Amino acid sequence: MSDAPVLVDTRGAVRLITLNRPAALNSFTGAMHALLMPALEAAAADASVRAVVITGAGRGFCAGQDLTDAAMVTEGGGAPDVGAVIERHYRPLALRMRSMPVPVIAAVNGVAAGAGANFALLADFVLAARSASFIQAFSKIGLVPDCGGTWLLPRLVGRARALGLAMSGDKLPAEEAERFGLIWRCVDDAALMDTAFALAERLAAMPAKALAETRRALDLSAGLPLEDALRLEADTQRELGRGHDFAEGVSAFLGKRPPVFTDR
Ligand code: T3D
Repeated sequence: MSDAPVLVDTRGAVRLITLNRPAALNSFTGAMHALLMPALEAAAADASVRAVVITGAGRGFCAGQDLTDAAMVTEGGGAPDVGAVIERHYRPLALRMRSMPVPVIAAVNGVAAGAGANFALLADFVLAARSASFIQAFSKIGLVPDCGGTWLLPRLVGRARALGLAMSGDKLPAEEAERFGLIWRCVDDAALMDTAFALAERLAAMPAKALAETRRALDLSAGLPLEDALRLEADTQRELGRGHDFAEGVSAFLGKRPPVFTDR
């Protein structure tokens, strides 16, 4: 196996991206970011890719920012510009994850901490192994949740639980994360990747453009009054209604045959 910090594999219509620094629990370095964004961009640009699965090598999913990475160490030993690291890496990463033209599944195989937890939570589906856990580790090092954490957490679990998780920095086991509604599903460790691929293949056969527009509408709706959300629904349906996939979906239904969706 390659020792590149990000591995990319293609299985039919599913693109598999593996964070690959297992000795440091796949924590993010500049070198890893330099491969991760292009891997997501390439999946987004490739029309043959209809779903993405992201996982981690070894016993962890991702422990967030590598706290020993060069970006965190200044030459004179002064304070690093943490904001610059966020602007350079985590903001574009979060926006990319949330605007992928195909569904993204995080297969969380072990601990997901700090930006690693929120990177996973940006996915459309978060499947976690029963032994996995989620830690908003930021408060323990004097930071606030980043990589979209302040936006995601209250939307996913409500203010009380969001604040509790973010302020305490406590480890949330996968089963509890499922009960909280933080993630889609917790599965037995041995079943994680098969479950992720089965879901990815199912999603790959669905209308990708409608799925991406569903994500966009839900994300936007949180900040909209009902009237504007209804307008957004109408505008989105108008556009989708002109597309191939809508015609194909209706025709396949009426013809009692499986649809073949192609819009992206
Ligand atoms: O620039 C910026 O900082 C802005 C961006 C911030 C985004 C962030 O993500 S801030 C949050 C950063 N992450 C953390 O604070 C988490 C730190 N890690 C931990 O708290 C623990 O490692 C875990 C709870 C995640 C797992 O604990 P455990 O006991 O299962 O494993 P471990 O022994 O702590 O870690 C295993 C190895 O991975 C260990 O290395 P060693 O001793 O075997 O050589 C450990 O140092 C390394 N490792 C784990 N997390 C990080 C890391 N190395 C560098 N950076 C890490 N974040």
